[in-house]
Amino acid sequence: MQLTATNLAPTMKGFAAGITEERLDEFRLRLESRRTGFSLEAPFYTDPHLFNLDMQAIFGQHWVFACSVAEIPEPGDYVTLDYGPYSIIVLRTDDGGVNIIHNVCRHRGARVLTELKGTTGNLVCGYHSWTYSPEGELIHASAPGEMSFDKSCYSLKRGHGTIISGLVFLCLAEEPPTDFLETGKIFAPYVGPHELEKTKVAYQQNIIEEANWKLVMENNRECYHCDGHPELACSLFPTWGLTDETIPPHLEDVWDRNQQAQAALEFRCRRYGLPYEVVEELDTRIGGIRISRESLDGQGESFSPDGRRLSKKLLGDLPDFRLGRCSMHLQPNSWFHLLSDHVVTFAVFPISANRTLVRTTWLVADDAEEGVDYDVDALTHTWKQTNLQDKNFVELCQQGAESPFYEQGPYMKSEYQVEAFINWYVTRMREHVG
Ligand code: 3BY
Ligand code: FES
Repeated sequence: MQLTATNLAPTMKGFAAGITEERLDEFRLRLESRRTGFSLEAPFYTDPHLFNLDMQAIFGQHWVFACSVAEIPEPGDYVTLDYGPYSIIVLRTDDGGVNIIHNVCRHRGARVLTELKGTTGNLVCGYHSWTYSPEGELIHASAPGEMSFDKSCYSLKRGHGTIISGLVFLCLAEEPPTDFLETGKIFAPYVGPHELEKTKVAYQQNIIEEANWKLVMENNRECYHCDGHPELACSLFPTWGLTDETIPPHLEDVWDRNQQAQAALEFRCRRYGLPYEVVEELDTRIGGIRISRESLDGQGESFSPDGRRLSKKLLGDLPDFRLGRCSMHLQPNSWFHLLSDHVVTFAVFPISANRTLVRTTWLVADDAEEGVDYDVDALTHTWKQTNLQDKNFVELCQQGAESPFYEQGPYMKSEYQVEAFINWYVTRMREHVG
């Protein structure tokens, strides 16, 4: 199918208008001739038109991680998310569900809600006070001497939302892909026991990385660079991504220690009835997901220098602090670390071809008391440092991609998840442009 302004959904027309047929043909060719096992060609990281296409094909069509219920615990609580050309209200409803509403007033298009988060009853546009229900229906639009008009034609536009095990996802497509439900069934048994409904936000960090969103995701999908994360290396065994076959001689001792800790973790999980198997469906039809349980070094409890717990309260009904980390990766924009004492969620929101917001949120048990049960600085130290180091890495890559001397480079074996992420992306982009 030709992607033109006339056959795109009405909401997409203006947005697509910047991409000429010639450019689309060029993108089609680049996608068709993508060199397997290599990084993408530079325009995928630098070109504003390709960024627009990413926003249509990926962020406009697929399920995207929005936030956790801890960020919107009560009816009327909301967060606003701005990414690419979109502005979205994620609003908790009275029945515990979530409404996904385009934050674009039906009068003259102003942003309706302007705060990053808050609590609201009706949604009132600040410009001329058009007032919408939490479902987005226009309920009030009066002006002196104005004729009445059919308000039902001017509801705020809606997207789709779902909450799975306390994680909120949204989809802006008219017909959302149903395979995500399968993905949800896969991760629910892993996430469920942490009972995110009974957590609270201990801290949230928003950082802008001067890099394309795919470089941010690629960086997360490998630990080949993890020597660059000294704080994280205290808790992760420095054997991440290696196997019996690939372990170098100088790491054999650590490998043995790691194997023992991993066997003990498996034993504990099986005893407590927690799912243990690695899930790896990285670029198949069902969503793109990876889950693994990994033992942590030292005390094996948390992301602290000695592996000890960072919050004294266990999450949910978890029976033991020594549960290592359950690490979950979802395409296209999220990853999670689920521990016995806290959870860290990461959401990636593209801003432009070379700017990306990375939102990291630390959740602890809702009855954990700051200063008594946990210390925010200690809780957040490892991932704050790691995020800054990652920001630096991806920004260096972005700078490289902008050089005329950039050439696609080969992914190593330990970077197979990067290749899988790129395959997932390329497959969906090809489907979109036909
Ligand atoms: O998320 C992780 O587990 C690690 C940290 C840095 C890259 N990534 C695979
Ligand atoms: Fe929202 Fe006028 S633009 S009320």
